[in-house]
Amino acid sequence: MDEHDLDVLDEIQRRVLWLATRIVDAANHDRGAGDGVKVGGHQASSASLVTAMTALWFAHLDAEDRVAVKPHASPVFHAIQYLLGNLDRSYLPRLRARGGLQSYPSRTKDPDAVDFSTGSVGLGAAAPLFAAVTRRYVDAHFGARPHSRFVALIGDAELDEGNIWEAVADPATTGLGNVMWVVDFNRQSLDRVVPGVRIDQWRGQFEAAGWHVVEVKYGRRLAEAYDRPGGAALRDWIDAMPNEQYQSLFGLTGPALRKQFLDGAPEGIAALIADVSDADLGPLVTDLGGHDLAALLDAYAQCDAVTDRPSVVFAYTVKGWGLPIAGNPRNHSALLTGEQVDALRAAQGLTRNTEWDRLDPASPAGIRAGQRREALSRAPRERALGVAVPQATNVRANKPISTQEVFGRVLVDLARDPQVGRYLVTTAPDVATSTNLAGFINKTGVFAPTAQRSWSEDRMLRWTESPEGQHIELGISEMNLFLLLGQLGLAWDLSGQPLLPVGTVYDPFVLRGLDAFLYGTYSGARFVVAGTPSGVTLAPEGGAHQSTITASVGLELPGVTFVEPAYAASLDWLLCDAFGHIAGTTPAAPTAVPAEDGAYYFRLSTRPVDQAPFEAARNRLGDAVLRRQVLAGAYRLVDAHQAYPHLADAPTVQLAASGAVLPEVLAAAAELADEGVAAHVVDVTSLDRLYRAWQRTLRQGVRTATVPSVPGALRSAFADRVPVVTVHDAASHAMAWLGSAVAAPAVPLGVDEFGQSGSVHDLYDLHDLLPGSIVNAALAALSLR
Ligand SMILES: Cc1ncc(C[n+]2csc(CCOP(=O)(O)OP(=O)(O)O)c2C)c(N)n1
Ligand SMILES: [Mg+2]
Repeated sequence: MDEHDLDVLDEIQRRVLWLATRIVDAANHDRGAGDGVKVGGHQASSASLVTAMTALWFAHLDAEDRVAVKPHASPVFHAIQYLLGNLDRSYLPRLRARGGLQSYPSRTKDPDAVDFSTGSVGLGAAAPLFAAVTRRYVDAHFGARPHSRFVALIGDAELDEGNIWEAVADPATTGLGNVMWVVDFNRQSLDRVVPGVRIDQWRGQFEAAGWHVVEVKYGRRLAEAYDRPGGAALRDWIDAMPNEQYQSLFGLTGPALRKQFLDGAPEGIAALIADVSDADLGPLVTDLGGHDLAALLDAYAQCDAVTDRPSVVFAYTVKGWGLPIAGNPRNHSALLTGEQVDALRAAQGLTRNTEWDRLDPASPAGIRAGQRREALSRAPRERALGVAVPQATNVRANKPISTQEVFGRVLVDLARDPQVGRYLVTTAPDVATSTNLAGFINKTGVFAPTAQRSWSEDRMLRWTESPEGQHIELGISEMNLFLLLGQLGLAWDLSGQPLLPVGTVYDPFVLRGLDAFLYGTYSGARFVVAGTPSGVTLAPEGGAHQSTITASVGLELPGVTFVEPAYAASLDWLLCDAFGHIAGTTPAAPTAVPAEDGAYYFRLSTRPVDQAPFEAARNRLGDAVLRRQVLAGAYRLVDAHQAYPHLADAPTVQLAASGAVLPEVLAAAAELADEGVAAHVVDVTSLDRLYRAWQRTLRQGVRTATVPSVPGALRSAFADRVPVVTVHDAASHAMAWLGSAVAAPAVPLGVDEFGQSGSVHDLYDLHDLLPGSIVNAALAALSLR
């Protein structure tokens, strides 16, 4: 790139800086004051990345490359998209307004094409690494896609997030030469100047994990000063200076700056800068490489040249670069004053009338923008897989069987399906075998970029690692599990190949990866995750592994359909249906809630359960009706009036339960019959679908001021105004709303305390989940009428 091109890029970056700053300014000062809640936005954090991002979009990137942008640089991203002609001008004054530009880059909500959502620091940063893992898998299984580079622009304080290092350390992410992280090394976080000098530690951590590290530390001015006689000592002094001292230089000028710069300096440094004027000293000592276009482009090229491992660029930057708030330790949320914005506008040669203009298309900068728009345009991708998923694998269970085991069997069966099998990809954080993925792994093998020799023979588990394998094994990091699932679930877009991703995790540790779970689903990813085993039913395994609030988490997470079947056939139907939705080939049911277009969370158990009651319900209702009800969220496992005709006029209750506790509930229903109480048993297969159906009709009533109807799923499984007992191996709260839904008193039973080890019987006793307690709860519910 010659000097002329650099000048053009410099002109562009000045305009990017202006627009990004003004976008935040307009959000805070141009719109009505509203409700008194601050609007906010981050001018200093944005300015810090202006050079690195201008260099990327206006010189370095190709159409197939994908970039995650640090959350607080979203105004820079939108300014660039606007200058490229990819964003309508009307959005610019609408940062953080409803329907406008999102506060942080969002795949699902922003009007321009965001590759990776960011916001919860650390997650968006790691996402491109897992997108590259996904691409490596896609290339190996479906043929090489056009080359992509996966780039993350990361705040330096983001490196404090543990998930960053979990991602870097995992063997699954090694060797990815198409990954480049650019760390916006401005030495400031939200609250403070980051203490000390951390670069050596971070460099060591990246290098130990096999990464290629590049530092872009100095701009051209400083580099020239270092080349002069004695320059090495100057360099040593600046290198050794603590962050706090270096940052304090930004607010100073003249002799005060010189004094502060020399504070603690070895002898001789004063003489070295004696001939630098007061006016030149500031620009010299704060001349950092992260604002030197040529140095950055050179660093990016160095990363391209290293093709056998990921790269990280530490770009030394100034938080607030080019703005009056540059380097100020309190600048994280600082906003320029009106006068400061006016001065910046004037310095750009812009007026109030021209301030939002694009670059003049006839100017060298405008021409470059036009060329880059062309160079970066990309055809839209097809989201649907377009293969037909069977409605069931017809898994057979002649003896009691657990849902975890059924899950494994259904996957093995689907792996054999000539249409579906090749698109399945499983992953687990070191719990593949203990969550019943062994059968799938035996059938399909473990993924490795190159075939690995096996050093041991195990007839129960063939751990064959090769590029054909369809299981991606991770180290014990639930964050990595959900980050990878999120990216596998976006492979249709980021790698041009829809997949059917499946993850397994011990249910309690869903919480360990929860923010990444949310991240993936909010990004629009579609996948299946099984939390297994769950609840206290894993009994002897111990109190530390008991999950209680995960059912509520599954129910409440948008973009996630939570299911908790108890019986083999119901799980089979639900799983096949989930894959059908993910493949995009199963049309959404007419009653489906729009939100149901994301991930599927199966909460499973290792408790073997007798299948006979389900077969009885199947005989009573028929396959078609039962399947429809199972998918809708609930069906009547026992209809008291059919099972106990002599109780037709007896007091009636309904016992609603999910998952592993159903045997106790069935026993309670039988005991109640002996005591002259008719008890329907409702197996709630998806608390989530049921709740959403109920909510939808309620909201409709609220919005139209009409009497809400009762949704079909509730109507077919439950009887109106008949008292309810809910039974769940989870917090009792998750099901407690069912009483309101059927307009009757409810007694919710569940696990509301931390657990302990014991047999299933011991622990159900402890938490009032045994038939005797359920009977008493039913009598209590009747008495509350
Ligand atoms: C998980 C998470 N925790 C906290 C925050 C709040 N937060 C936003 S930015 C920030 C500091 C970021 O510093 P750095 O990454 O260095 O970015 P800079 O603004 O300096 O470019 C914090 C704590 C967040 N967004 N996400
Ligand atoms: Mg920072």
